Amino acid sequence: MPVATTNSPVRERSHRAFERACGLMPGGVNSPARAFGAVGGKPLFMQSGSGPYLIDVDGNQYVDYIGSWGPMILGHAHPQVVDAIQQAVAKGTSFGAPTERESELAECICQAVPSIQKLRLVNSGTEATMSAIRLARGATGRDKVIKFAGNYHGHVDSLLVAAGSSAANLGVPDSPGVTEGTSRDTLVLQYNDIAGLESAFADQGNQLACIILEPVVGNMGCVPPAEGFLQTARQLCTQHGTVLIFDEVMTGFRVAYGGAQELYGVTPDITTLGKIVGGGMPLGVYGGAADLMDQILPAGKVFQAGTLSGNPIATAAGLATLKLLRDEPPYDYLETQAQRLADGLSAAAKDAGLEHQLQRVGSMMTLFFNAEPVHNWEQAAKCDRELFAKYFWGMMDNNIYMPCSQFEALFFSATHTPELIDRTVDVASRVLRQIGQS
Ligand code: HOZ
Repeated sequence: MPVATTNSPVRERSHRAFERACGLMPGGVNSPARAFGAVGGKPLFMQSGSGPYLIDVDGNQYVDYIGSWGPMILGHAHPQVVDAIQQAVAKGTSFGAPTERESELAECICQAVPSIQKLRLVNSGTEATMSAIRLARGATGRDKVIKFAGNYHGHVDSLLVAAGSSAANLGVPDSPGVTEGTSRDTLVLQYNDIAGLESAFADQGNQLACIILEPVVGNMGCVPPAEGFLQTARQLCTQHGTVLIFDEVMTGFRVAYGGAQELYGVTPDITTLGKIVGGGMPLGVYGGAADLMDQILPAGKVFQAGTLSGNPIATAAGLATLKLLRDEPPYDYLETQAQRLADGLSAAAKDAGLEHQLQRVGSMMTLFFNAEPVHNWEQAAKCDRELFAKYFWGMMDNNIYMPCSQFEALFFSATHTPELIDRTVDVASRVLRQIGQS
């Protein structure tokens, strides 16, 4: 695996911090995607973020294209979000009792995503998808779940089968500790395979509790839905009494204010949200039609609970973020800059003579080092990961912080100026040309 070149920024303090962390946390990190396992080398330790920048503990400034893996659509430390958090924190950090702000945030979410009439606030995307699956099973009285290879829905046991994101990178699509029993009821299909989906329903339609999918996949790199794929899923679910779950943890408030369901005009039964909805604080959501959600305890019988659910600091950050996105929508700006970045990266890879695909939906995108377009996991798995690792470290050595895996989408924020985008493209052109010549 390539490592930093002699021109690279000094990373001594990060390296020491990593050594220390390795003695204290598995792999030195609290979430595997951060460990740089897919690109080799050691992760950077961060001390602060501001707008489009991250500053590491050695004082190096990076243009950030991870955005905390999606949440930071307004950039780091947005003054209004910081202010909302500061005001909330001064009044207490957790009550374990209802607050009015929870309803304010819930109203804001329901207005943005009309398929959500009622919702539950939880603490992470994983909790949201786990609870959504339980609700679907409870409501239908059925066990089986369809998921798609390369889609990642957090570390939920029954969904940790052929998963994307770091589960794909580390070569552990089926984690030890996930029992056969837990995953027995999970059917894994190829993403965008309409015929495969129809055939699964023809065989087992009356046993299927739900389909869960990323309406735009971010966790095998950015893979948009094929024409008719989401519509077919919707139609089959309606026909067979199966619950359709859109995991919009990445796409919610990202590809449009109303998420991918607004963009593609397909309405799920349950939506899961995370990342942006918490404004950078731990917050997840699952929600849908009122009668379905009313099956959750104490209105109904399906159990789900949490001491920190609806936490006052997280709801303050989320609410401030959603209000800014609603009142001053950045989506046109993001689209223009995303096109600029995508065109630039694509041209840079072409000029360097490298086989590639640039796939994008709004401000999430991936430069795949692959000869063919990537519609599913089988095709994603053919990407040249060594080439990706060289590209990643080339960018890092020039202070551009890209996702550390071929199987993660790049995100940027409303604070990334056209000049920064152009600088990124210039760096990519140099780095890719050098790779092409080597
Ligand atoms: N689930 C995130 C990537 N798809 C990674 C989270 C993290 O490592 O911070």
